[in-house]
Amino acid sequence: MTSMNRREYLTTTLGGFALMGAGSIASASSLLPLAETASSDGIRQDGIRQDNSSGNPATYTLPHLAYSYDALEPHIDAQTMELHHSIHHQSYVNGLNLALARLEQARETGDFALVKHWSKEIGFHGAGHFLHEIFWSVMSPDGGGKPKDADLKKAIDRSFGGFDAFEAHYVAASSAVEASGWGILAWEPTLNRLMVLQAEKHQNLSPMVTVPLLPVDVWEHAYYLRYQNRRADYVRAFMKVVDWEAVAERYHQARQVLG
Ligand code: MN3
Repeated sequence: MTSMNRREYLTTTLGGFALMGAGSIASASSLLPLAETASSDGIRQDGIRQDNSSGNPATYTLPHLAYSYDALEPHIDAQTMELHHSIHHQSYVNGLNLALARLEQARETGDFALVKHWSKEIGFHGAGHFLHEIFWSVMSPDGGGKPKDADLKKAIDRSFGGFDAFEAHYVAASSAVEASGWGILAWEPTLNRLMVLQAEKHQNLSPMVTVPLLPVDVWEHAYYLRYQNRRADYVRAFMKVVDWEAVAERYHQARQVLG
C-alpha cells in the first residue's frame, strides 16, 4: 500500500464508518495477561501499531473494514466475510500479541527456553495478520476491471506482457497453491518488476510484508568452516560486524516508502 493509499484508507476507516465485529483495544488487552495495556490514545483504529506514550510498541488490533460484510456480495458472501474477519483474522491478532508479550517476558527474565515456539507463533500469526490487513484493503464493492493507474499498467505490461496474461498467471498460480496459502502479486525492487508468487501457508518466511532490515544467514555454509556446530557463536560474532548505519538507512528508506 502506498503512503497515499494508506492515508486514504485511514481516512476512510477513521471516518466514522460503522464498526463491524472489530476487536476493541480492551478486549484484545483482556486476552493478554502478560501484555502491557497500551494507552488507548496510542493506538490507531486500523490496528497499525504506533508508539504509545511510554515508547513501547502498542498491541495490534483488528482493522476495521471500509465496507460492510455484505458489500462484496455476490462475489464473496456476507457470512464468509464476517467469520473470516471477526473470527479468523481476530485470532491472528490475538496470537501475534500473545507471542510478543511472551517474548517480552522472556527478555525480562532472560529465559529464552521457548523462543523457538514464540518466534514461530510470530511468523504464523504475524504473517496472517499483515496479509489479511492488505487483503481487506485491496477489495472494494466498486472493484474489478483493470487497473487505471498508468504506472501500474505499465509495470504489469512490462512484467507479464499485458493484463490478460497477468490475470491468467495470477489465477493459475493462486489456484495451484498446495494446501493452504496465498497467491501474491508482489513488487521486487532490485529490477523494479512485479512478480506473481505462491505462499504455502504463510509463516515459513515469517511475516512477509515486514521489510528485512538486518538479515543474518544461518545456513551452515555461512558459518560452518569457522564455527562448525556453534551457530550461536557465529551469530554473536555477526553482531560484532553489523553496520548499524546501513541498517538505519534501510529503516528510514522503508518508512519513507511504506510508512
Ligand atoms: Mn484468511
